[in-house]
Parts: sequence; C-alpha cells; structure tokens
Amino acid sequence: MVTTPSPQPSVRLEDYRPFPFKIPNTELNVVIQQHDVLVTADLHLEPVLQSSEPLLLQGVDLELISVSLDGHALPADAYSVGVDTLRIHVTPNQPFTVTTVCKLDPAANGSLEGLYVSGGMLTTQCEAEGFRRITFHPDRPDVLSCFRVRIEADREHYPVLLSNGNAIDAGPIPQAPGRHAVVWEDPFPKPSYLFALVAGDLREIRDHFTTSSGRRVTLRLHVEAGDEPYTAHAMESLKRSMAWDEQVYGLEYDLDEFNTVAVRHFNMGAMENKSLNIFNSKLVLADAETATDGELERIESVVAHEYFHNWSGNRITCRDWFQLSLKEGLTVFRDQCFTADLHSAALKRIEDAAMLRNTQFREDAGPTAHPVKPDAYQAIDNFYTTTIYEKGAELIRMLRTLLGNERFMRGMRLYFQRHDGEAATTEDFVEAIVEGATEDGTPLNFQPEKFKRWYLQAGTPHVSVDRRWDATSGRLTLTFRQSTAPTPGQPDKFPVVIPVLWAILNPDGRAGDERLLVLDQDQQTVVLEGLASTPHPPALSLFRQFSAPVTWTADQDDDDLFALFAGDSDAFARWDAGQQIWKRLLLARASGGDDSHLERRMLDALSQLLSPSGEKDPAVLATLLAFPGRAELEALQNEADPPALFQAACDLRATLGSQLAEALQRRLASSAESLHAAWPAGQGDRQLTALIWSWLSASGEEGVRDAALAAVSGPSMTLARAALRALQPIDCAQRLQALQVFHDRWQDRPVIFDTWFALEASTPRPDALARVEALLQHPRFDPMAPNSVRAVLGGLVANPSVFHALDGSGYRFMAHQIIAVDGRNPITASRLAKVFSRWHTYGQERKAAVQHALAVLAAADLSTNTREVVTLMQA
Ligand code: B3K
Ligand code: ZN
Repeated sequence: MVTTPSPQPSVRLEDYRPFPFKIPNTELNVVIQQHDVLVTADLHLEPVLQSSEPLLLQGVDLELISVSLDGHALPADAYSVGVDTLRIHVTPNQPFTVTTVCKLDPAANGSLEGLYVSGGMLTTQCEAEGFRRITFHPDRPDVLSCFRVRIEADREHYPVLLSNGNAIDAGPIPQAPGRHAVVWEDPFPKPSYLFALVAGDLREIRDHFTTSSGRRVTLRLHVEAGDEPYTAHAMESLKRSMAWDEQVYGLEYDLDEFNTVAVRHFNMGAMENKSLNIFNSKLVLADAETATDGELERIESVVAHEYFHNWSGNRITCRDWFQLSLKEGLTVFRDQCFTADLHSAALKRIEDAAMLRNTQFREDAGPTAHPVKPDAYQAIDNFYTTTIYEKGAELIRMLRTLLGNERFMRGMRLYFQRHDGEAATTEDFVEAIVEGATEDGTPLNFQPEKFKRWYLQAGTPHVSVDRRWDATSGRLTLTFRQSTAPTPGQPDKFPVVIPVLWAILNPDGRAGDERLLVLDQDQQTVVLEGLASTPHPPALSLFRQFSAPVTWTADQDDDDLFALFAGDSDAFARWDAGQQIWKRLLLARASGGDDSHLERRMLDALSQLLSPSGEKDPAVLATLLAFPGRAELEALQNEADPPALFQAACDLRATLGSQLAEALQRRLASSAESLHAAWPAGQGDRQLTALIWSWLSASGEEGVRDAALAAVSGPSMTLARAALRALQPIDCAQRLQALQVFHDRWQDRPVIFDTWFALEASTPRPDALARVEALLQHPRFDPMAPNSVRAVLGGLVANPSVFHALDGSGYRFMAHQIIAVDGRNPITASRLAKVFSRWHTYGQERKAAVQHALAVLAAADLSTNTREVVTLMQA
C-alpha cells in the first residue's frame, strides 16, 4: 500500500510555535505478528498552559484501532481523524495519558521510512518525520521524551530485538510458546526522530570501549549471517571515533551499550538513533578486498559522523527542522576534523573543497538553491542537502578561522554545556561560540550579525581581486570586492563576513607570511609596501586552506599559476592553481580548440613533478594531477556541454599518456612496491597508479591495459576499481573482459554488485540506453534497494553522451524512471529528480528536451517530495 500524500502548504519558520504539551514519558508496546505489527503507545502528557488545549498528533498510513484517555476509551465525538492527523478536542488541565493502538503493515512500506522490511528483518527510519508512520505522535524535534519500549515477536524469525538505551528485561512469553519479548529503556529524553527499533535474525560482533572516566561500553555490530567477516573496519572506526571525541572535545559516551545495525534497504548512508545507529550495509561491510581506499575512509568518517551526533544532534538537538544544519553542519565539521587528524589534513581539505565546488556550488547556482537555514519547505526530506551539510560545516570552519582554534574551542565547550538536553537553534550556536570565545575579554574581529547572514542567504558569494603593482616602489594594492548573485526568492543580497587567508609568493617562489583579511564590506583595499621591486607583480596565493566557501577571480596569468603550482606552501592553493590550469586546458579542448602553448607548459611542469627530483608524495602527486570535476567545468562554459567535456577529458588523458609515457612508467614502477600495503598505508601509491593507468590506457598502452585487467581479479578492490575506471572510457577488449570478471566474481554480494550495475550503466557504448533498460530487468537488480536504483540510474547520468543525447531520449527515460521510483519511494525519487536542475545552462536543444522531460514528470501523480523539486525546477 503506497499512499500519495496530498499537496501540502509550505511549512514556515516564522510560524514556529512551541508544542503546548510536554511528553516526559513515552511507552511503546510493539507486537510483531505474522502479517502486521500492533503498536500500543502510552503518551504521558503534561499541558504547558492551564488551558485545555486540543491535542494534535500526526500519523501516516496507520490503522487506528482504539484511542483512550487516562484508560477510558474516548467516545467518537471526542476526537477526529484527519488525513494524517488525530485530534483530541479537549484535554485535561493536568497531566494525563493518551493511549492509542494502531496496526501497521511494514511489508507494504516501500518508502523506507517508519517501520519497514529489509530482507528478513524489520527496521526503522524516523528522521525526519518517520515516527508518525509508527504511532500517532507530535513527531517534532522539540518534544523530548524518555522512551520505554517493549518488543514482542516470534523467537525463531526475530531472535534479536533492539531499541534505544539499555535492555532492562528479556525472556520468553509463557502464555505464547515460541514468542519472546525484550524491554528497552532509554534514560535520555530524546525527540521521536531518534527512536529506532530492529527485529531480525542477525549475527552479532561484540567489542568494547572503556571511556576516559572508566565506563565500559559494550559495542555490538549486527549484520546478516555471512557478513561477519566484513565488520572489523567499522568496529575499529567506531573505537577511534569514541577516543577522538574524548581527546578533542572532552565528550564521553553516556550509556553502557552502543549498537549498530547494517541494513541493505536504506535511503541514505546511516542514521544516528540514540545508541542504535542504523547503517546502509554499504557503509559497514568492508575490507581491502571488497572496498576501495576511498570507501574505507568514507566508512570511517560516516561511523564517526553518526557517533559524534550523540552529542551534536542527540544530547543537543534541533528546535525545528529549519535548524537542521545546527546538528548536520556541526557534525560534518567534526567528522572532517576527525579524518584530517587521522590522515592527511591537507589532502582532506582539498577533497572537501573539490566536493563542495562540484555539488554545493552547483546546488547554490540552480533552482533548488536555499540558505543553510531555509525559511520554508514542503517536504523536509528534500533539505538533506550539501548546503545544509557541507556549506553548514564551512560556516563553522569560518568561525574557527576567524577566532583561532583555541578561542573557537572555548566557544564549543560553552555550547555543549549550555544547551545539553535542549532543542536549540543556529542562533544559540553562534551566540555560544562568540560568548565562549570572548570570555577572556579579547574583542572580536568580525560582527556576529553580519556573520549570521551566511545562514540566511542562499548562493555562493563571488570575490574579485584587483591587483595594482607599482614596480618602482614595491607597492602592492589589492582591492577585494564581494557580491552574490540573486537566487530564487532572494533577489537582494548583502555582504557577508568572508575570512580571506592569503599570502604573496616572494621572488624566490616561496610564500610569504599568511595574512587574514576579514572581508565584510562590498569592497575593501589592502596595501603592502616595501616589497622587492620585480617587474612582474607578486603572485597571489588566495583563499589558502580554502578559507571561505566562495568563488573568486583574480587577474592571475599563466606565470602566476605555474609559480603557485610549483611552489606554494599551502597545499590547497597549490592544488587550486593546478586546477585553474586544467580548467583552461579542458575548456579549450571542449570548445573545439586547444591551447597548445599552455598545454606545452603544463607538460613541462608535469615532467618536472613526475621526475625523481619532483613531488615525492604519491598522494599529493595524484591529487595535483586529477582533473577538476565535471560540474565545475560545466559552470564555466557559456552553454554547458557535458558530452564535449567528457570527450575533452578522454583526449587530454590520451595526450598526457603518450607525451609523458616514460616518466609515467617510471613512477608506476616505483609505486609498485607499496601497492599491497594495508590501508591506510599504500593508498597514495594506489591512487597514483590508478591515475597513471587511466592516462596510459587512454594513450593505447596495451601492457598497462593488460595489467589493469589482471588487477580486477587481484586482492585489492582499490586497484580493481582503478582498472575498471581506466578501461571504461575505451572501447577495447580488456574493458569487456574486466567487466565480465568483476561480474562473475561479485555477483553474489549485492553490496559490491551494485558497483557492477553502476559501471555497466555508465559505460559509453552505442546501445547504452537499451543496456540500462536491461539492467533494470536484471534478476539481481532489486528495485526496492535505493543503492541499486542509484547505481543504475546514477550510472546513466554519469554517461554523458547517453543521458544528454540531443534527441532527449536520456532525459525522457529518466523522467519515466523517476515516476516509477516515486510510486514506492519518494525520498529516493525526489533526489533523483535533481539531475535535471542544470537544464537552464544547456544549449537550446537540450533545454527543450529537459523541459519536455520535466513536463512529463509534472503531469504525473507525484509525491509531495518530488512535486516540490519538479515545481522548483520548472519555475
Ligand atoms: N541524520 C541522518 C539523515 C536523515 C535523513 C532523513 N531523510 C544521517 C546523518 O546525517 O547523520
Ligand atoms: Zn548527520
């Protein structure tokens, strides 16, 4: 049974009102029967005012069996049941208990929200508004309650019964042979979105962690039978996270047990339910043979992210969903710092900057642009975006840059003390940071009110830097100007506080002192006097460490860029100089020309970097050599042309491979020794090998293509995937064989086999669309698993000449698929729909084709989620 919610009016921040009742305690009795689930909920309510307010509860797809107040069944006229609500007209003006009994059908729930079935298990997802699919409840994050949950089920099918907190009772049910029950009690008041329940036949991996105050915490990881060997990495990641949060933030875990469950059918990566984290199995099950280095690092960071939520999200939660970035931006910031501390801070910063530029900047420049703190929404699920998460994290990072780490951490400590146990706002956060940072009386170097505009204003600010150079006196005059283009619903923008970390390169090619400019006006000028009087102005190293989530232009010529690329001491600024050169080269090729002068200079620079006296660190080298993301390149074209960019990249790789063949082979050989070192060791060499394979394969090196093919059967998933990536764009015998080997090797492991679906769907070939259709009918394709759906349809999008075919066939196909997915899973469908969000940047023919696809979508019977996205894109 899939119900399509009726179109909803927007929810507005300005309409926020506190809930008129408190619910200090909630008791659930969940009885799992063969065909359905019965949920009895006792909500112990206390009126906030003495005024007998009506009580409004939310409920979706619930069959209400009975409702009573203080133990007495309510007469039919005492309450009313709306489309998604239960309203009790009159309530006592003293504490009272409402009891509802509802019947649920988890097997029919394809939305993967509320209580649903995955394989043989029952599991939940309640954030943001899934709890209302389990029982009638206010289901809003500012209503905190202590939960006591009894779960009853058949022991054979559901030997493991989990919920939040501590198990306080468990055992058979004497009067019902074969059945058992477990009672869980969570002493910490929490909002309903953090509720979780899992029932199934799961295998347990157990470990423990002793906190700094000596509490022994039992750590349990629950997986399906057969998956036990792939859990060590996630468990180790959890222990590292627990230790890091103690060392860096002084935050300890607060219960005696911590459970994690791996679930195959899951809408996103993972969920931070109090003491019962639920993960997409893709983000738990991994080792070097089954996951790439990148995936291992990502798993480590997601495990950390969910664990860190225990404080930033669970102990301090959000007052309403407009404050989502309060917990998500902060927790992303914390997980970024964790990864930076454990691995390379410089490379992590580059990874995050590249990610932001290719996803968040794109969102900020399109029809679904929204502020970090939106002011209205229709479906909150549409706002789990890179703006809320990654841009939100950047705002916190800017506060740290402005305040310095020590003062910033004083602010963090105050935040965690002051708001523990509360549902807070982003204003509360900024105020706590500023107050904590200035406790010692040091004045601020920025205005908090101007800083807060970052939360309210959508769009990526642009900074232009004008450089004036007086060679005779050695005076450098820099004028910084900021502006933000209008975004939907926000025509007028105001200056924000932009921390600009910058330096000049001295004549010896080394960076001088790093300076901080707090740019908070439309325009500010900085003058440096007494510099060495060289004919060429000093090269500018700008936005070092990517100090603000902005774009910029400065009149940097080729000499500046190559000087920075060769010798800037800031890893980000050095990499960024290279990215600017790559962009020029790729854009020139995509527009039909090529910039042979610049290409020659780049080849020289690369020869130097690859030489024995060049860059020693293979990870740094691979990072410097990686092309910019497609989204960034598209944004720089007058008319975005994804197939042309794809082709340009293929051609440039072939040129680089043949021009630099000798140097590349040499580096390949010197990386060979460390290729099989256990992660994180050896990852730089594997990364560099992957890049060299792709260049040399493109240039026709048969030996390299064969070596790549062999790696698909080897012990390292990183190298296997590197091989597939290198061969994929090339129509060669090894590509066909490599895909077949991967297929045969992994077809019985769904988590890994999704990769094969993605590779097949994204392989450029003349019959690619028919291939995608066949994949959707493949016996191992699971339409209920978002991972599989995203693998195939995301694979299609990553196949530019097919998805962006000028006849519109790719767009049309996608529109029909989105409609089909929307019928069962609106969250997954509305995310997919965003693939059309760049249509206004395409040429005429593609524009018309996307508009047609959007019209097909708009004419369908869509969920609120997908309707909201489609409407924005059509506006
Ligand atoms: N808080 C969850 C995301 C929930 C998404 C709901 N549609 C995972 C995370 O950010 O940690
Ligand atoms: Zn999160």
